[in-house]
Amino acid sequence: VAGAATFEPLVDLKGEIMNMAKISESGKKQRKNWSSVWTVLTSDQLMFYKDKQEIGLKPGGKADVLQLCGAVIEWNTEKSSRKNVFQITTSTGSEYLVQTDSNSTASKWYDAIKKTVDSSTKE
Ligand code: I3P
Repeated sequence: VAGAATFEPLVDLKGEIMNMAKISESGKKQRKNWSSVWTVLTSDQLMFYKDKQEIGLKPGGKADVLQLCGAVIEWNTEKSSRKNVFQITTSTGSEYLVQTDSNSTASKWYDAIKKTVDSSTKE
């Protein structure tokens, strides 16, 4: 139906541990500092939680929340010596490296985030 307001989330991944390093904030380079984070994907956001207990709590906590509308996600082999690294660049110019040693976990998240970027960007 034209103009229908329904939106089926394509993906909704919850609560897996990955390594994350924010390397740039609003276009300003930051010192790379990897940390272990619980990662949650919704229909238009990616959240990194330091503490599993905070998952599902209202925003305003310590989670990093990335708006995926207008973001770019790419595999990256240059900015880290680690394997399975992908970079997410948000529309506001913040850059995040995400990594896990498991190839299949990294691919699963990469694919899901890419789908979410594509679907939330064409809205
Ligand atoms: C960094 C730390 C990072 C490493 C980075 C080092 O040292 O070892 O883990 O990135 O490499 O500079 P420090 O803790 O002293 O800041 P990778 O693990 O991603 O390789 P880099 O300088 O090549 O970015």
